[in-house]
Amino acid sequence: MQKTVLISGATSGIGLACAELFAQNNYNLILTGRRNDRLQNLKEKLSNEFDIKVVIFSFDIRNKDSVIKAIDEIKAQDLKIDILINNAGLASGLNTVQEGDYDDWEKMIDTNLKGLLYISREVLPMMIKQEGGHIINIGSIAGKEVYPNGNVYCATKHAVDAITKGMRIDAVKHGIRVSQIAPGAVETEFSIVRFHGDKNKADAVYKGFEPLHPEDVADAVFYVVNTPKHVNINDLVIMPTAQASATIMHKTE
Ligand code: NDP
Ligand code: 8X3
Repeated sequence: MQKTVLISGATSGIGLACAELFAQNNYNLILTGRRNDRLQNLKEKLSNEFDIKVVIFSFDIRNKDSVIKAIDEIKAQDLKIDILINNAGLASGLNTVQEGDYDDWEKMIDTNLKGLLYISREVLPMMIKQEGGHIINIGSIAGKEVYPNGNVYCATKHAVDAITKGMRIDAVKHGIRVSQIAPGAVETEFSIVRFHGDKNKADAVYKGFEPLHPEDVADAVFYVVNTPKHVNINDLVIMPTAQASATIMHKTE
């Protein structure tokens, strides 16, 4: 039977690459993000190209009521969620704590941590009712290590690491698989967002080495989802070959 995957943050980067890969493999899609124009275009493109159903919901994942409303709508439409990819997230700013910006902190904590929790809180009961499912949390190397000026972003991704472990404990008796994928540097809109739209600063991050491409992470997600049902990949760290740790890159220029 055709499976359905809900991807948060499908308007760009890793989420978009996941949407494309799962569409190519005949999964129905539920796609979310704030930029409705992008969601509309993606829905049109993927549902024309593939024999799949694509449903979109445009909302800010930081808003608990909007998350609940979207999931209620999914239930009202009798849609089943087999796989949830908790991908929506961001870094905002790169500063010491003493120079930190409160708005940046709130954006990161509310999106990466609370947003992920809201959507999981709403989807898990559906999975429990259907006696199975798979949640993939997109963590980061920043959830394994802390790097200079990364403080709050690293804290949110360490929290994703912990929540993934906690969720797995809570879900195990329901036959629900819970996995984390923790990438190193992936060239997406991530750094443009981190540097508040400064494209030159963002481009410099990926200069002199080959970063991961969003499709590389989508491949890893697809692999994790498609292991046999009795197998769970708890945690998968995926790095560019030229990146040995959060801070050690082999750059040629
Ligand atoms: P992008 O900026 O390209 O994509 C981020 C996605 O998250 C967008 O679709 C965006 O949609 C969505 N999003 C952000 N904030 C919100 C919000 N408040 N409500 C709803 N959706 C939101 O970055 P990436 O693809 O790189 O990031 C995806 C995930 O991967 C993040 O969790 C990030 O932390 C993680 N990650 C990224 C790495 C990297 O180097 N790029 C490495 C390790 C992890 P919209 O703006 O339309 O709302
Ligand atoms: C994104 C990768 O190393 O900038 O999570 O934190 S990093």
